[in-house]
Amino acid sequence: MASKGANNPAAKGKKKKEVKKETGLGLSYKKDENFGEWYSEVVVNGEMIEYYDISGCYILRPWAMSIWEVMQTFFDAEIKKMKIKNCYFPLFVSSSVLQKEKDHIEGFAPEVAWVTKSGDSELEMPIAIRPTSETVMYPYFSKWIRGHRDLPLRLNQWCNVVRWEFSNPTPFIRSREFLWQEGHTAFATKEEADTEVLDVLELYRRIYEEFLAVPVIKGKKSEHEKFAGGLYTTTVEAFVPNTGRGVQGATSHCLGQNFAKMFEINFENEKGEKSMVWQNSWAYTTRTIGVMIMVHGDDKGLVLPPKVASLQVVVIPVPYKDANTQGIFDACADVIKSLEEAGIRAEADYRDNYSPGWKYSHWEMKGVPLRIEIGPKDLANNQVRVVRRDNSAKSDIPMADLVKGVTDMLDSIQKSLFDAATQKRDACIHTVHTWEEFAEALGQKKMILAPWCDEEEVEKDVKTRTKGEMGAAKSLCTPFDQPALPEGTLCFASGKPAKKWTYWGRSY
Ligand code: 87F
Repeated sequence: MASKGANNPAAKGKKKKEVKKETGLGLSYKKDENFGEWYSEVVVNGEMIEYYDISGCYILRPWAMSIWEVMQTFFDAEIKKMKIKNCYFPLFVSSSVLQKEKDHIEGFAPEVAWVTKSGDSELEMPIAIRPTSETVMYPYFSKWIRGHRDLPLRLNQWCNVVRWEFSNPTPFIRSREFLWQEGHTAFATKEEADTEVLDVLELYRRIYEEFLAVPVIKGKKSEHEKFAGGLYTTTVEAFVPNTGRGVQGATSHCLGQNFAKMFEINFENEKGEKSMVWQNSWAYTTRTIGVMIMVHGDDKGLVLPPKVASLQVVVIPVPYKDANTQGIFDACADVIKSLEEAGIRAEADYRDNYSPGWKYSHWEMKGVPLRIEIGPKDLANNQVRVVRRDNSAKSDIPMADLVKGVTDMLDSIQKSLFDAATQKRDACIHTVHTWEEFAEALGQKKMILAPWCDEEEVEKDVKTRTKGEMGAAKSLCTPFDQPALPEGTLCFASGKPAKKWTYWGRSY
């Protein structure tokens, strides 16, 4: 039983500013005034999420799930082109297998959820629920890989994982159960593994930039921030200007031979010698959706990029007392038919128990990229009125140009969203050279590009020196795209010679 507001901060008895219009819709919080409450309200009122009575668990409603499916369709087709195959491994892990790779699991142990009972009886041995599937899958990699002809082995699975997080849960961004794809691959050579790491990272960039219209920075995690079980971690990093926080968007790891050693994943090479495989793992999660909402949403609700919106165009009949209502409804149906035939996802809202004004607010809240209104005047002029969700711009499209006009506008919305988000993100990036500049920029919620000596002790020191209410700053990534680093440039934190430019900031 989900009591409204059980763990929905937006519903707690805090004073709400009444900005509700005559329609009764609208948000109580403004994005720039109270971002946290705004986000909670938007995900619920936009019908993406329903809160659940277990803290950190959320219901993904069809409106959210359809976005996940669009990305899934794209990504699944792309990895199949790369000869990666889908599979499904069990949800449960025995404790002996989970503990097998102690070093890797050690830091994560408190987050592992266990099943200890069935009915009233205690299980003989508790069984863990997968927080990730290295230990589930690699024993079978060891069994299936014998000779060089068994390589590469490239598997992916679409599934849920559970991590019993304790820090403040946020829909999509940090939840105790989430959906993801996890890719796990094994190669004969490091070169092949290295290539795949970057090929997959490029797909993640495309998901963010081409689908979600969210700019990301590709780069490498520091030794301190990388996946401890691996050799190196690459990432696409997004940024949420309102909170001044970086977000790890997705990761692609080269695991090197650490897991191969532990799980004895060996093969006989062409020369008949025993060698160890090189492995990768990579994942993106439903967090992608949260980042998209945080970046594009506004005071009217969600703003969905057309490429991921399950409904790209909503058509609203605007009947008038004495006007030809049937004619208007027929025109709506014709518009839907033409748009659908052109592959545009469109629907009409014919409901007679809501006014057109109510429907406008409703579909704005849900972030539908384009609204078409058809009233008596439009009918008479053989045109439709089109309203963009991203900038509220209104225009008329002659019926004869409908499909071209709508297609161009959807493309333009997709591009505008990306451009606006990029501009806003770039305005938050500050380049600094000294600790004073760094501290000031951090106080202004910036994403900070700084020359760094690349020493782990110095990164730990940055964390210690920035501890506070808002959380410490850490390195986000070392961008692949490195600005010039003139001889003699010093590390912003240690004053030692700098080795690279690295992004820093608070993060999710
Ligand atoms: C929580 C509990 C137990 C993260 C955990 O990034 C284990 C883990 O291994 C854990 N949280 N991780 C790291 C996951 C690494 C890696 N797994 C495959 C990925 C991509 C997909």
